[in-house]
Amino acid sequence: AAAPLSSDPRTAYVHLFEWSWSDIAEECENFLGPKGFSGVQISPPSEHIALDNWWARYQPVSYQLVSRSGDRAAFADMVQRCNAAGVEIYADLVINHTAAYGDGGVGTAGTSWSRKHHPMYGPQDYHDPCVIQNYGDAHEVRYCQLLTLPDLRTGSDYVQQTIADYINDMVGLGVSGFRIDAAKHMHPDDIAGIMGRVDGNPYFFSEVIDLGNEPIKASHYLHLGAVEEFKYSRDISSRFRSRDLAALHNFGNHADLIPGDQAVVFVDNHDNQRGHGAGGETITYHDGALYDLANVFMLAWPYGYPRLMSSFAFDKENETEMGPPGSAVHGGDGLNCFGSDWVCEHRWRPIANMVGFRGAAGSAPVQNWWAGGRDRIAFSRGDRGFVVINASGDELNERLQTGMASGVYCDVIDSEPENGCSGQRITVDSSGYADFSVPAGGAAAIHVNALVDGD
Ligand code: ARE
Ligand code: CA
Repeated sequence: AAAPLSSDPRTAYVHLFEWSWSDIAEECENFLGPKGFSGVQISPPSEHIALDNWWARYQPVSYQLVSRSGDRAAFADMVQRCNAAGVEIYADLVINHTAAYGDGGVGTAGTSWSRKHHPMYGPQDYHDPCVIQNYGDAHEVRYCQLLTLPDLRTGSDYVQQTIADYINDMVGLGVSGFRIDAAKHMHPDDIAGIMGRVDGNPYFFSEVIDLGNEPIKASHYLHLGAVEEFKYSRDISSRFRSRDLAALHNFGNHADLIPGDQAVVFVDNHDNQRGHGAGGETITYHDGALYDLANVFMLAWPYGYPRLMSSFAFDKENETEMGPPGSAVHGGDGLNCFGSDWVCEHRWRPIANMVGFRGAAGSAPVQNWWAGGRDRIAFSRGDRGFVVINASGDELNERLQTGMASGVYCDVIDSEPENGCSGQRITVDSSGYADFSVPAGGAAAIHVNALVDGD
């Protein structure tokens, strides 16, 4: 079972969706470690069907660590280098099912496969065929096939041990945590049976899409560790889309949501950013500055363990199945972020620098809440940091109580505190007040680790 996060130094992690292992290793050393990120979620590392679509990764052919992202040696090198940079690796575990597409073929490590014939499994290791149609029927959701994917008999000792061996192989290489893909489709007792065979105490988080209207609830999985809170994604998107920020004053502190110390929270994920999984009005990088604001809020707000999305570019209408670009993120010409291929939302300055804010804020409570109409808010985290979010169409000019010690602080939304703070500086006076000018659709943030000049 996972350790509670409340006392951990974990700040935020990033899903480097479809990045290669060598790119991730470089990113840990060059950017994520120095910026205070605590982890990376990687795409499923096991052998998968040979198909260019991104979702090929979710159709395992064997548990060899040979995938589109790299081979076993590259995987081991990444884990070791990220750990050395203080960044944990969380692997996406696809264990509810094995490959289906085309009924057979050759996987990315050269393994020949057909339905219900995996190197470790035969027909006896799968549930009887039926395909999930009714999410209102918990038994069907767990014992029938998700999207026709052959459904493993996860209650059996043999299947549990085989999956645990795969997990233990990665734990042995230094992997710190695991996303349990399609956890809803496995009985919690089956997952507990697998975890009981796992070495050490990795951080587990389950994907259980619970928007409140099905019999299987996120809360049924909390004894196994953390759970991805999809209501958070839905609600943060709807609040920011409707510019209803004033209603966020109690965000997450709601009986409907799972406890913050067990919730993985996110604005968008790799599914709902492209219309897969649940969701409708999800805010994504396609929304530009609004996406920055939603992420700034998430990182400033003390609920859950935030996961940032880092995408490759795709056309919302025509390219939702398309796989990743062939180019490396760290290519011969330097960094291929922000261009047409790799979006690198986690490097957008407002988002990246708010990870440092979260680290500085620690467990300090929300104080000095201010709302100027529906679409402009500000709050402090004790005396550790202060953030202003302006979702209105007008510049904000306000004198606000920051709760912070007097001094000159760097506005980390506007510039890099490490590089001499070339942008806006905020002066907090001896009574904690400061003047803020924040552009329409912008934000400002100061924190104790971005002090330019103390008193
Ligand atoms: C692909 C094709 C299918 C084909 C299948 C088999 O798209 O047409 O039948 O292959 O060949 C991803 C993609 C899928 C893809 C799959 C396998 O999204 O399109 O199928 O990979 O390659 C449910 C699950 C939830 C799941 C979402 C997508 O509960 O677990 O569907 N999310 C995870 C991953 C996905 C991944 C898988 C699981 C499979 O994050 O990336 O699929 O490993 C309601 C319910 C939700 C339900 C949702 C959508 O909201 O509450 O539980 O989510 O509807 O049906
Ligand atoms: Ca199942």
